[in-house]
Amino acid sequence: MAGSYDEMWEKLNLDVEAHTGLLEVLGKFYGDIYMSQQGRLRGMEYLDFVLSEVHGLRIKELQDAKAQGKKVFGTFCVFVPEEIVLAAGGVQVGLCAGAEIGTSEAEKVLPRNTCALIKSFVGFKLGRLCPFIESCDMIVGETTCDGKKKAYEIFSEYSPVYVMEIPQMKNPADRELWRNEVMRFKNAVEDTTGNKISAESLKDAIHLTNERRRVLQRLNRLRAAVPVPISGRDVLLINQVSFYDDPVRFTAKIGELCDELEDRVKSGEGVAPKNTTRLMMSGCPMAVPNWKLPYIIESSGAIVVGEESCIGTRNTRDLIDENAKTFDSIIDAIVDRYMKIDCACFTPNTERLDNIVRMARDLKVQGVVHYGLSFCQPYAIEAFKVERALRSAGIPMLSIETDYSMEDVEQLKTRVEAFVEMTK
Ligand code: BJ8
Repeated sequence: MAGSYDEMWEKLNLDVEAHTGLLEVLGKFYGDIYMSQQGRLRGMEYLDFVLSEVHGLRIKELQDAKAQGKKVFGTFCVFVPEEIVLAAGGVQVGLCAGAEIGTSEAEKVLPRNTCALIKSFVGFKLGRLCPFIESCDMIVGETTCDGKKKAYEIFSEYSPVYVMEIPQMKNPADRELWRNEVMRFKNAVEDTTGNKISAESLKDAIHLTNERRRVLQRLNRLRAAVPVPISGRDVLLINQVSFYDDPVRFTAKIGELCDELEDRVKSGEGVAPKNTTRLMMSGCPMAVPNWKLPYIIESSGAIVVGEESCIGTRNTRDLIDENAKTFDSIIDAIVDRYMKIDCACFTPNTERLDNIVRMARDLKVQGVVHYGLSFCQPYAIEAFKVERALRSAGIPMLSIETDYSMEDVEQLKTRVEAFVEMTK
């Protein structure tokens, strides 16, 4: 970290000692998984810096924004329309939930057989470990899976929580429900910020988020190159950082990184030899600092070239139509874009199967690793259909279920190595 932030963390009522422990573990983990890589792009230095300052400089920026009267909104799901928050002059941050550290606290109020992501965000709150959560004026939950839905009830006893109702199907009545929810959210954001949202402010916000999506789409396209010019670990990190970095700065920096990548692709340079097994990951989101599986895959003779996940292409694949002019038609464009999200919480969810197969072909993968967090039913059950769709397309799939602990690393490595061998 660039400086000492103890005073700021104390003001945020963090448990400074436990938090210092968290940062130490994070630093060590990052060093082992990220800094050990060979042939990284120069552009990754920015990401290293952002991560090293994740609870420092970025939190200071949020505090400065708050001092100027801005409001901070925290989210756990890509369904929450950031455009509404930005249009009201607010700041939206993704709350990560990828660490095991607060689990024992979380298990005091949640059943043990709850997915690690949910336990992580509840544990962060109860353990007073996350300066992002403590900086939020509103935490936006959503009715996606049952675990999250019920956990927000508990979370709301400790933080100001607002819950958006997400439809479970995609019929006209569901779209109507979602449109009403977007409008209800708009009103709540206006009330919290004290700012009225206009057609113009929405248009600017849409352009901003679309630009970030475009640069990430460009990054993903470049990974179709053989040899692949960037590691899966690095791209996962970029996707993770996209949720909490300043959107304008982030887009500019990733644009520069893509220029560098393009040069690499032109000169036929890669991070792994041409014949390295190309794998794609699909499934549950991997929040910071959940880097376990990509690290295992990339130390088992394969390289990750795509992530079909919310911290991956599900969050960047669809743009919002920028041609709408009136306030109502702009809201419709936002509603339609978010209704395209193919989360396993929907039924039926056949678009996801098509998207996975298309992506696997575009990225020329030899196999897919389906990633499910233990106790996540939507993704575990859908994994069977994903495997069937991939099998019909001649692409093998390995289904992994795990959590944030390191106990199963060796066992997972053995399974991944056998899968990589099989895809040859
Ligand atoms: S749109 S994937 S971000 S809900 S892993 S908490 S589903 S039990 S995270 Fe998600 Fe929104 Fe869907 Fe994406 Fe529940 Fe499963 Fe846990 Fe999950």
